[in-house]
Amino acid sequence: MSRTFPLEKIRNIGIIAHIDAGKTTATEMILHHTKRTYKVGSVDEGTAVMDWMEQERERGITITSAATTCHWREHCINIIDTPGHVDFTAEVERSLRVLDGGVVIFDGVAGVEAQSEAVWRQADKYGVARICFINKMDRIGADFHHTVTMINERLRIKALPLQLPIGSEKDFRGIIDLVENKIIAFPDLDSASIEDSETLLAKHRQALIGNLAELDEQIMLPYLDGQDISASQIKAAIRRLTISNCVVPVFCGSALRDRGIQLLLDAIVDYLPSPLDIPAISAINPKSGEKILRLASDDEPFSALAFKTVSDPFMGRLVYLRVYSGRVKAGAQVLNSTIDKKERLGKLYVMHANHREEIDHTETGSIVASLGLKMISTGDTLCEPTRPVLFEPIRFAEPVLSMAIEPKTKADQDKLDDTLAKLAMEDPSFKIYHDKETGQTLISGMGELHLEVLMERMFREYGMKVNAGKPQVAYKETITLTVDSEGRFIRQSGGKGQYGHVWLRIEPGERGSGFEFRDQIRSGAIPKEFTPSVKAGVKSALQSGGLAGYPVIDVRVTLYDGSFHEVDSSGLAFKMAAFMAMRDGMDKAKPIILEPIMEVEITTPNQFMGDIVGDLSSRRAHIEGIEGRDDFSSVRCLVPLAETFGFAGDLRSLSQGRASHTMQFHHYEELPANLTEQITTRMGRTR
Ligand SMILES: Nc1nc2c(ncn2[C@@H]2O[C@H](COP(=O)(O)OP(=O)(O)OP(=O)(O)O)[C@@H](O)[C@H]2O)c(=O)[nH]1
Ligand SMILES: [Mg+2]
Repeated sequence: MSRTFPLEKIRNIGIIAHIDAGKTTATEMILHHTKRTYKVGSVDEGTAVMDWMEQERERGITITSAATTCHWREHCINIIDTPGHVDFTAEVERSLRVLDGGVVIFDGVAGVEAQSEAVWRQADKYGVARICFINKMDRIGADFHHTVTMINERLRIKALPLQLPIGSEKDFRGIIDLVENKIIAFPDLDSASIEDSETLLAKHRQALIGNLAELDEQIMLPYLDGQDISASQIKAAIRRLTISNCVVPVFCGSALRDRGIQLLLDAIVDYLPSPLDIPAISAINPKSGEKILRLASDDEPFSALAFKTVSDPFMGRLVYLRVYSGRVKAGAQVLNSTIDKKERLGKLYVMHANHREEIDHTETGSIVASLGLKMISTGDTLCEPTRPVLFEPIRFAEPVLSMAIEPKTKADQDKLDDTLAKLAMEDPSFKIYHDKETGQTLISGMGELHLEVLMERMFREYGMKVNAGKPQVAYKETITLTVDSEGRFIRQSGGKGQYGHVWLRIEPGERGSGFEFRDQIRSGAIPKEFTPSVKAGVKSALQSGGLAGYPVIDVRVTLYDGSFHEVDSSGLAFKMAAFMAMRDGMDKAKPIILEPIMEVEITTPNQFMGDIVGDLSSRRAHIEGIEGRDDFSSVRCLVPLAETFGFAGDLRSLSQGRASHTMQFHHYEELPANLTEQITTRMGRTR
């Protein structure tokens, strides 16, 4: 079967940036130029196609990542428009995990903002190649060169401007294209400016070629020979350097005013990788643990990663897949190798935000959605049942903020549990805990907006009204020592007995590693069929730590010994034994409480800086750096989340409302001893 688009003509890209940089506006303009939409959708009027959710249109922000597909210069571009608000970072994480390239958008006035840096680091983690688009060149204060400097300094990458703006703000009247060696004039560009631009073009093009000659051998030789270097040679060199993450090409324009978007589409095709340009994806054989590579080819066995699931109260679950190798038909039987269960792929669709276009099969390199898979969760691998592979799961940040909720009417408790379970299935950064002592339901997420949006969804989509308490810090517990711990659950007096016996090694994991479980039973001390029960017992013990009942994270547990009884052993007995071994072991492993530390960036007119820094020091803040620019300065610091409540209001009054700030989760850190004591006294041993 021949492909609709050869693999080298596919681009899987994400649009990533700080909130409000113009990602959705740029995507809407792309959809317009690729004739996917007839009328340009607008974020400001609540008509953006990509921001389809009711709450996105009302709030004017993107909440959930939306996928679409469009065509440009005979290429097929799959685009995911991601949210910029820090509370929805899981949406960026899952998108970057499956994408090959990224378009990073900057507000030309604000330059590189905090969340742009955060998404940049996320893209670094997955090695995603990027191009930059400096947007909003029409806004007052837009400064192309300053933003380029910030890209170099803050993102620590060699920024390669391939365009220069002609004028800025209301005089933004054209673009100098250094590669194609031409000037793109918007209406009103006068002849004097054209002449000046030509001089600039000649100078900067020469500098660009000189720059490339230093970085790329295929340019260096002809350059040293004094030969002319063609636009296609330049493009090929930039493509190589971009894909290997040595440089990042920089473009400019204004998405709102439709300036520079077609050139951006050209750049996506010219410089971002196709699935053939990225390294073969590595996996393991789930049975033997041996490493396997899956090449991007239709001739390889089918493999795909589920990166997003969406529950619809009427339709069921829609699962988004990135196909890494092979091809598959709708309705085919596939293996979910993460849970070792076979399932049928239901219908297959190409997605356009919330609209679906049914297809009968899908092939390597595609991003598609499937309806009908029931057991799958985000991060699971699907593959050809006879050729199993397992991909690395997607790791998501732990939620930092908690809130107690209860249904408005007591009779609705079951419905609440059901609704929460559905929402948590979709959103890996949303967790639910039931406090057995108080009978309370606690929800936790990445921030106040995240929880607010979810509560609104409970009401709008599932008709569920809830009362909510005040947001609180979601503390975590972890251990600091390695211990070996024995758990025995043995009842053998009369009737059918119970026999579960395990030895577990419990070790502190790296910060951010979550929970890792290893089975190292070699000699058949415990039959393999009981391993999942042991793991379930371990997980259940991790739900509440011994110090103050908070969830336990960053722990590695190895099952290495134990014993069983031919008749009396059962899954339940092993689950209990593991649970007991964990409880006991964690108490001995010197547990500590961890608190979320936020990275806060404040921009303020210089005269308020002293007072703001004073306020920060009363909040246990650690100042990382202060940068000045004309009348404004910005401070970057790390502040415990517990100390940030009320900060927005204080900042307003300290700066007469003129300072602004952004805040995002940075890491978990041990809570100081005096505060740990306060919490453990208050909470007691709640478990
Ligand atoms: N002046 C100007 N405004 C723009 C431009 N592009 C976008 N905007 C405006 O900036 C605001 C934010 O635009 P969005 O496209 O929603 O930004 P976003 O990056 O998708 O934001 P999130 O998805 O919430 O992170 C809207 O009011 C847009 O109209 C531009 O080129 N110039
Ligand atoms: Mg958006």
